[in-house]
Amino acid sequence: MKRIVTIQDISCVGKCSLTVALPIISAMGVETAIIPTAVLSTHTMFKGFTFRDLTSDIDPIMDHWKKEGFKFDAIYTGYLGSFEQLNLMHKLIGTFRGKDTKVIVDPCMADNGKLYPGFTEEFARAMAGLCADADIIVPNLTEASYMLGIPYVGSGYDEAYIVDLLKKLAGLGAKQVVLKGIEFKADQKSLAGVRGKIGIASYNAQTGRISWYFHRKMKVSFHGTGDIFASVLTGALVRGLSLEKSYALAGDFVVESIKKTISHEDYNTYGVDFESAFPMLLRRLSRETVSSR
Ligand code: PXL
Repeated sequence: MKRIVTIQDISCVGKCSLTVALPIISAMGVETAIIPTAVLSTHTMFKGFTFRDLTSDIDPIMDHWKKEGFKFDAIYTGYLGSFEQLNLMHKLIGTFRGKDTKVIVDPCMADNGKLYPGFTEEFARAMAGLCADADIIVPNLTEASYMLGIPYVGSGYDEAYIVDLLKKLAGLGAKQVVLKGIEFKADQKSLAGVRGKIGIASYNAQTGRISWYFHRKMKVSFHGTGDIFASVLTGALVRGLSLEKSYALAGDFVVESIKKTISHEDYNTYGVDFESAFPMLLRRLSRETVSSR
């Protein structure tokens, strides 16, 4: 059985970070080891959340795992709360990366042009440093702009702008870049038919290949969908899907989860009903793992 480790917080209520990564990656048939970086009563979009930092547990956990000789098929880092945790992630990747380990860094810290509470521009630049250790990074447009130290452009950009952004992000050192949340307002010659959709662009720094995947844009957005996206992408990659198939599945699963959520009249606004979308995920995964054999 394949095994990954994911390092992010536990928000006890909120359906993000570890409370989505664990169920999703496990359901995809991959053993999911975790290092919780902090325990919060809820994610940070609720008022009055509690916060217990677990940074001091990370080194002892790594020491024990080193003695046990654990290796991982993937290392996936998500929401990290301090410079010290970023440094510990460099160490963890250096220690547990095997020849075939995929390192996925989700520089989870911002959206819609704004940093999440508690994050700074200096932290964003340090997160850019962690991207150098990654095989694959999965920023949204806001995180990309903060990591590159350039102004956030929320709309009105064209294909050339995105291609330039992909190349600049690859310059941070990751082998592949998966950029999320792309919406073209005007029709693009080479990307006809994407108006009104939202999508993903990827760039392979080794081959120079650029790929796109657009899917339906839902009218409402929810917290935790970025974490769901990165979790499905990690699970699918480890199960042997190509990067392109992995992020298409991840994007489609997020859409399906939002559809399930808004089908309930009294839905929660803090996170999506990804649980009801599992049948679609597992059907597609089983079809695509058979076809990629
Ligand atoms: O979904 C990202 C995330 C993860 N962890 C915590 C958060 C957020 C987003 O707000 O607050 C604690």
